[in-house]
Amino acid sequence: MMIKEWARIGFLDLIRFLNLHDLLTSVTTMKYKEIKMTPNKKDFQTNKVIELDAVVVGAGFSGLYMLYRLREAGFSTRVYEAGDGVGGVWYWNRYPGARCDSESIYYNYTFSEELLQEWTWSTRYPEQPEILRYLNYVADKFDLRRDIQLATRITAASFNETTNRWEVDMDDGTSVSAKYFISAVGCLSAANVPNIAGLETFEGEWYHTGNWPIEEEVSFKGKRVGVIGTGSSGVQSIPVIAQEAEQLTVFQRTPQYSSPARNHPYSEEFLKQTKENYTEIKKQMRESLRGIPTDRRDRSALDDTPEERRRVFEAAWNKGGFWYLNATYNDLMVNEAANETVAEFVRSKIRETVHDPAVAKKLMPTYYYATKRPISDTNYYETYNRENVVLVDIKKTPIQEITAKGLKTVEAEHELDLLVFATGYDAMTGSLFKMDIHGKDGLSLKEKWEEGANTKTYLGITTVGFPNFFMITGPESPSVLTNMPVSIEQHVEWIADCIEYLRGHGIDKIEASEAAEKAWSHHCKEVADTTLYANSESWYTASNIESKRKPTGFLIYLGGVGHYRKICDEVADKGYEGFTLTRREKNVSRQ
Ligand code: NA7
Repeated sequence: MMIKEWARIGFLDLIRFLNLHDLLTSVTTMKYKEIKMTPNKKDFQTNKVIELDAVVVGAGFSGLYMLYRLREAGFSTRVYEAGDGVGGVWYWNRYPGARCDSESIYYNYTFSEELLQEWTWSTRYPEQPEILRYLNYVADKFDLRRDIQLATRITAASFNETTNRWEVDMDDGTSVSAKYFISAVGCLSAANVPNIAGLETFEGEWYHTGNWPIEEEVSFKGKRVGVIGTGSSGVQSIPVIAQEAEQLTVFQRTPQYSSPARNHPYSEEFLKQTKENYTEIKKQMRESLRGIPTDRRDRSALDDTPEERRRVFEAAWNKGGFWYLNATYNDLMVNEAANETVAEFVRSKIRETVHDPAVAKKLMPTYYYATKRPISDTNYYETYNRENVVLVDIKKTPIQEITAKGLKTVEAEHELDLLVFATGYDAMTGSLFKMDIHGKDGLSLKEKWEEGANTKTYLGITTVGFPNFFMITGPESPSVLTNMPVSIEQHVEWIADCIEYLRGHGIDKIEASEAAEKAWSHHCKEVADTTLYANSESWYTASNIESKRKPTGFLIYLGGVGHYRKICDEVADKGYEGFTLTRREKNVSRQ
């Protein structure tokens, strides 16, 4: 099935086919409940259990906007954030070279015209400090901090079936009770430090890119540095570390497809034009496939001659950033032969760039292009032409152990003063599983999803057995295969509207029905199965985490931002079709 056909899969038809529609009855509008005031700090210093309308986990892009929307609607809401500051993934990811791979003019909130006009990005691909400044600016502008409790990790949450409320426990020993429990934990926040024997004996320093020191500056000067991992974090940090370190050894398990970001400062003229056109840009982002207004050419890569194809790929390569390369043809991710054309194009660039043919060969990926997240880099392949950089293929010569002096592969011991783990994340579900979440009948989320690769959700926002629990960019939503802020805004707005609807209709409990969840998970899988992503070895399939490799699954909805938005809106327009809504007073189920 070609990508275009995905849009024709009528998910709601499927629900209707399952007779769900008929099961739903209308609800009577009841009086709004009294809006509680936001609790003040004092309440949190006593042992009294605070009653809130909503608890939000995490103060990154998702949590900040969720707080804003719920507070605007008059719901008492509190955000709990483990970090000492707001920013989420951008608070923790301070490794050298950390930057976003979406262009900054698209990597921002669009809900506030005033904010769009006020904030000015300096470069095309924003660096971590600038994104963090932006999120702090947002927190101040909308006066969000007074409802955010920093340095507090939510350890557990359980649904009380008598009160229809969530009881939420924090690592400081306090608890709160909330009608709604909303996860804004992000998809990539549980750092994966591989279990390599001997790490505790290492006498040098070591860091994970996703948990980079905040107070101290890490210096590479005069040091022998090792980097394990060549995903985005490795590829971004390697060129920067190489410039400072005495010697850099890169331990590569799988080579990556990376294209130059061609980052540059924005001109005043460009920014002026962008700000003038944000209404149209915003519309395009919201209706697009991946949340950025790049038009994917509606043409097969196989319909062009090799010369024409090369011209098309070159133009995208020169534009900078993998999004443009991905948008060159409509069948790169669904047709093996088409995919091979772009894969071979990137390999040809590696061949041209890297002087030593043996090193170039090691750097050439052979899996399907973009089935692991492709990367936008600054001088990545060029870095391997430096004399102080060595590339070790640890698939050929696996790591045996970490020693006091460095890292030992089956072939040699590499002496190191500093080791960087750029080994990624327990993605999509890892951050949720850091909390002990229990729904109805004591069911734990971990048990339900069999540790992670086998997620079952309705719309990627809710999951059966966990009433009044919402996930922003949860598994089986478009999330990481889109420009995140666009997907985040869509989820936040949908959840906020839903909660307002529940209040307006006197509904106490919302829970997806088994049939709707089954249909959605099935739909996600059937879409993924039409693509080359489905059987890839990547964190999209959770295969980077040993314990999640089985049962296999695909954790992202590939139907596209615009199409997904329509599905979610239709569900809402039909009175939350596929959900069981239970009224407050009589506790009458709509099913
Ligand atoms: P990624 O993309 O998951 O990359 C992790 C890298 O670490 C990747 O090259 C892995 O190789 C490698 N890795 C993971 N575990 C090991 C072990 N045990 N031994 C050796 N090498 C290992 O994480 P990033 O932080 O770079 O990027 C995450 C996302 O953040 C990125 O996609 C953007 O969306 C932003 P593998 O490929 O698994 O063989």
